[in-house]
Amino acid sequence: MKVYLDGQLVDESDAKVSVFDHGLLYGDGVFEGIRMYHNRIFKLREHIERLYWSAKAILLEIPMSQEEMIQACLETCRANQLREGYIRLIVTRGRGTLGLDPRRCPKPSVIIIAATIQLYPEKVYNEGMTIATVPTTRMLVNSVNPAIKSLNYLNNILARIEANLIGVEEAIMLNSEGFVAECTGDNIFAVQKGRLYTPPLSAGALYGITRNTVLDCARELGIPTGEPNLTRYDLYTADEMFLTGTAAEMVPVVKVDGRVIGTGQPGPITAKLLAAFREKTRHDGEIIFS
Ligand code: PXG
Repeated sequence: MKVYLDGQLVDESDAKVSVFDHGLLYGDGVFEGIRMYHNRIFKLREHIERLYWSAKAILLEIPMSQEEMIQACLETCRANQLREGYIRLIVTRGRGTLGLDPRRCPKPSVIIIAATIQLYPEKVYNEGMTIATVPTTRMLVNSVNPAIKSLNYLNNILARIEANLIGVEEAIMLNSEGFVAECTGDNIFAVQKGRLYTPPLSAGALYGITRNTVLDCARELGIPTGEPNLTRYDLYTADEMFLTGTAAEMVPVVKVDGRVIGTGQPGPITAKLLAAFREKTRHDGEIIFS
C-alpha cells in the first residue's frame, strides 16, 4: 500500500511519524473519513471543506490549498488502484517538544491513507440495530466543540466502551442539558408521523456529511424535516429511527434502552431515504480514474 505523507507517496512501511508529533502526544490535530463508491470519492469537496474548518477552529494552518488536498486524495486512490473503499485523511500539529505549546510545532503533517472498509454486517441493515443511551455526556460546545473533527476522540471512545459493556452496538450521547446529541461515530435521526427529525448542531453534534446528504434526500422526496432539540422521550415514541455516518451510511435502529422503536422493524421512510442516498453515491463526487 502507498500512503501519502507530507507531499510524497511512500510505501506503507516507510509511512512513519515522530513520537514527538503532537497528534500522538496530545491528540492535537484533525481528520476526515471519506468513502469511495463506483470510481468516485463521495462528497470529497464537502469533506475537505470540513477538514479546513476543523483546522481553522484549532488554529492549525494546513500547508496546502484545498484544491491541492483534493488532488492528493485522488492521487492516493490511483496509486493504490482503488475505486471503492475508505480514505482516512489526517492533519497533525506536527513534530514538536514534550511541552504542549503548539508554537513548538513548526510544520503540520498531512497523511492520507486509502484502503478498503469494514462495514457492519448486512443483518444490521435488514433487521436494525439495538442501541442505548450511556452515562458519558457529549463535550460542551464551549470545551472542545463536537463540530471539530479532532484527533481527540476519548469522549466518544468512553461512550463506546459503555455501549460495549452493556452489550449494544452503539451509544446515544446526550448533552449536558439532557438533549440528544449524536452517537459515537454517527448522527441520529427519528421519524414521527411522516416527519424527519435530527438534533441541531448546537446540541453537540458533528456537522455530518451523511446527515446533510440524507436531509437533501428528504427534501427531494418531499419529506418534511426539522432540527429541534430532541429528548429520550422523542426517541422512545418515534415511528422509525436510524443513524448516519460515512462508514455506516444509514443504519436502522429498532431498539433503544430496551424499548422497541415503532414496529421493531426498519421502517418505510428509512428504506426510501436509503435508496435515495445510495443513488446519490453513484453520481456525486470526484472521479478517480477517467
Ligand atoms: N458524529 C461523529 C462523532 C463522527 O465521528 C459522524 C457523526 C458522521 O459524520 P459523516 O460526515 O461521516 O456523515 C462522525 C463520522 C470510524 C469512522 O472509523 C467514523 C466516522 C466517519 C468515518 C469512519 O468509525 N465518523
